[in-house]
Amino acid sequence: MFKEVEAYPGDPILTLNEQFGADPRANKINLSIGVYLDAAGKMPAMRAVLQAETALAAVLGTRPYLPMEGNAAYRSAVRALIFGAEHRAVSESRVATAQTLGGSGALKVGADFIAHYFPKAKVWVSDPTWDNHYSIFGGAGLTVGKYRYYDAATGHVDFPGMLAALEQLPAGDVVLLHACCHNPTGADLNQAQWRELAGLIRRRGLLPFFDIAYQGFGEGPDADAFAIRHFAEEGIALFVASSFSKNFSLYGERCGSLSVVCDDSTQATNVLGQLKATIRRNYSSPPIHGARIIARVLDDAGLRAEWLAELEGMRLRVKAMRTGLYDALSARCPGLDFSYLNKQTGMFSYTDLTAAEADVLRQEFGLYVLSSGRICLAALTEGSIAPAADAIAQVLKR
Ligand code: PLP
Ligand code: TYF
Repeated sequence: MFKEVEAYPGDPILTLNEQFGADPRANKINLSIGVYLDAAGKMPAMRAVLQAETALAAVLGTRPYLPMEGNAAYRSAVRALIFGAEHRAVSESRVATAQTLGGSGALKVGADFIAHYFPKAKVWVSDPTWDNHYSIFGGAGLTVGKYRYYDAATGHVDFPGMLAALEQLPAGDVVLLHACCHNPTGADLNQAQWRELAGLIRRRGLLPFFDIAYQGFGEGPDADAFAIRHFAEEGIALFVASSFSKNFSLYGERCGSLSVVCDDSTQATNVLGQLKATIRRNYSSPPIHGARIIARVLDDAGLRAEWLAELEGMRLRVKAMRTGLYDALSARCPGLDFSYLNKQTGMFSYTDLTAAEADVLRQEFGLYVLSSGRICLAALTEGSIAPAADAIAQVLKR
């Protein structure tokens, strides 16, 4: 029956992560998968999350189905976190928001919606991007192309190249944008560049689809949402897929949201209805637990303040790991320029390491980095900076 089914080669990131788990070496270091670890190298359980969970456990009763669009308190808290509670689009009831299964689920629901209503639209992603963007949008039946983005020579965005590429696109095409903390490069637009891009998108009639999976890890939760808020302020219709996996350290709870900013509240009602229909034919309704925790934290002033403080601590810890690795590599390799590490933001940096060098780092030194050269700085610790820098320096000097 299934002899035509070919073997799944596996996801490159998740396969590497599994290989790391099976690696018996005690001194192994995993900078491959995008997760935040604390100073002890452990995935944190955030204090505000534990407190909310304890409070909820005391009152936990039955476990009904959520509506297709998810938990109402969660949906409005998430919307306010992304757009700001005072945003015009929110107060004018123009934002349709659904709870989703993580950021991935938000991308998938959005992709299905686009494939249904705009089947001729092509989706354009940055070169490079998170590989799963190709799988999710392509898997929904859409054609995915890439636009010029990262300039390896500068370790930063080739902004003129990006504008020139987007200028060529026909009206109605979808442009996937990382709102902050670009995965995999760590190279983000600045606010002046976002403003300029908004002008182009509006003039060309393109449809922006923001992916915000690291809100709080760039410059802080409000600054990281600047582009989304600005585009919406400019009257541009747009999609936002958000994730709480990293900023609440709730990876396995699969908490995310999809928001669609519409021209008016009638459109928003209809769009929400069609998002519900999309969800119904995929998985009917999302799970209860994580959304309940997040809504509780965001709606309680004390818990919210505690969460924001802890998130800020996480953001600063990653920045310290960047500087630490920069210092360690610069000391070991005088003459080589690692300043890109300090210029890039978020959990990742794009090193110049080649796929062959990544193999050597893994095989000889037990240091796991992606074959693209992406490293996850959020997984470094005070203790792993020196051995990681030693390994990288030795490979670079060969
Ligand atoms: N988008 C980007 C750019 C990501 O890096 C990730 C996760 O790594 C996601 C979306 C998916 O997030 P989630 O784990 O919540 O599905
Ligand atoms: O490291 C990355 O870029 C991601 C991490 O269900 C990831 O691919 C892993 C599992 C998952 C979603 C994202």
